[in-house]
Amino acid sequence: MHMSKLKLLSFGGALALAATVCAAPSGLVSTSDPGKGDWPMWGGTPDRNMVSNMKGLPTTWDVAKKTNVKWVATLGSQSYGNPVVAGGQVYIGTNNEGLRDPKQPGDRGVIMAFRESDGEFLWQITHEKLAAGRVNDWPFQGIASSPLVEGDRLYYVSNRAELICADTQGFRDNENDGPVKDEKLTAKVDGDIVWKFDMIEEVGAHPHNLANCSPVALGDLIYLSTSNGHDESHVNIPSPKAPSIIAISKKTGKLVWEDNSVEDRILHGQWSPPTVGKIGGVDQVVHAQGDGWIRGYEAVSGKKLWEFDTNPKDAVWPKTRNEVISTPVVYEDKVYIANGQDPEHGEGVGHMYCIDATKRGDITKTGLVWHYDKIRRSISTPAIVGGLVFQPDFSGFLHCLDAKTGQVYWTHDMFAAMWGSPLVADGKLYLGDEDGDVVVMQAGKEKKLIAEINMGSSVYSSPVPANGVLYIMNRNQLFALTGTAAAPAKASASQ
Ligand SMILES: [Ca+2]
Ligand SMILES: [Ca+2]
Repeated sequence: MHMSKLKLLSFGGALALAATVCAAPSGLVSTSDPGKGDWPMWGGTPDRNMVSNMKGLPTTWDVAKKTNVKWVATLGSQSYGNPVVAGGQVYIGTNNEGLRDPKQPGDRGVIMAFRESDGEFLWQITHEKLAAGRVNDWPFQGIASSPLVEGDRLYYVSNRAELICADTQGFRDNENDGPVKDEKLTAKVDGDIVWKFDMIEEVGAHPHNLANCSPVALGDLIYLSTSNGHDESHVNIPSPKAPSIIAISKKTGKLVWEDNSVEDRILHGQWSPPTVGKIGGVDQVVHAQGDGWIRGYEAVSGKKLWEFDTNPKDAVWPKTRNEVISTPVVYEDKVYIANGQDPEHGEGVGHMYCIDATKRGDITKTGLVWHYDKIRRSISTPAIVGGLVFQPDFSGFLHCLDAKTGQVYWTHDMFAAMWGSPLVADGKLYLGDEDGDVVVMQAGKEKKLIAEINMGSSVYSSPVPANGVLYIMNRNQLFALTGTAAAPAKASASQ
């Protein structure tokens, strides 16, 4: 299968993972996810560092023989929204080729909810495609946003560039939550929208190919990339005044702040989702934007604190100058980011940086901790743990670097493009590739391959741990994998 047919869009969501440590005693390990429970957003936690202390995840399974497979859910034909798990349910973005409801036919973006315990399908919300077509809403890409779940609400970005706030119980609670109460479909298998914020109407966004953002929140505010970008000419920017990043109030569903530092310098599109972390004692939102710069904002006020150019000054778009599709990761007052390009652009030179985000202003020089240039273009998000950075690239190499110095400890050739990102859990790294292979590696300074397992079709997503179960998605199926040998597979979700 060729990427040119796919036009990529998986970005933000598709990529991210984390790392772990192994070699270090557990007391020294800095871990984002305590490993005890849910995985309620892209990256697991607002710092987007896909590292977990979860024990007992499987290191071997067989999807054909159903070994260590707890359940399998059937999705659409392409699925770029990574799974999230919260409150006993699993949510995923996909397309409508699975056609669970004949009353909602044709190409649509779809969010599905499944029961965590057995994979039973609970409800879905489908979104018709935008009339503008591929320029704003590429065919058959579905929803590429990973929802953010808090309590009984989930937030995601539809293929129509709307931030949707929905009820986790859908209409199964026999209640239509509002203000949005005009849903046409209100059966138990239908989702219940609470409110929506249309980024095209409200802030003039012109999403290039697909709005894909995976929301992140701090307090009352939800942070979003607008995906504003070029039109089909790849020269013209129809909405140069539209913001790159916006903050929306959960309580009111209204815009609180916005920033458009990029103006008319967008190289292509904007698909990297924002990250939240406390850096130097300040709550920051960090966002990689369409001009190839990454910027930090004071989270509550939206005041811009710093900006950093991820390209050498002599780089030339699109040959050597890159955009940023990966998600930034915040780790110990630093920001880690790799740049790259739309998979449709193929392979090329890449750059990875560690940035001191306690600095202010243009920190391209003053905030540079290290620059690693032995990487190819990447759309994957690093996992950082125990002083090690695990960063895949789109040419198929996984790089293990020293988090403080950028020194390379080892690389591993996956022999296939990587769209997704690594998860590190309990000292082991999980990472999938376009050939559908998932590797399990020791997450340490010494390279050690523990297992390589094929998932039957391309893995564009990132492995997710929740409540002792490992979730891995291929193009059209979600697998819940357990470490308890011989757990009988259930097929309930595939009906
Ligand atoms: Ca409801
Ligand atoms: Ca409603």
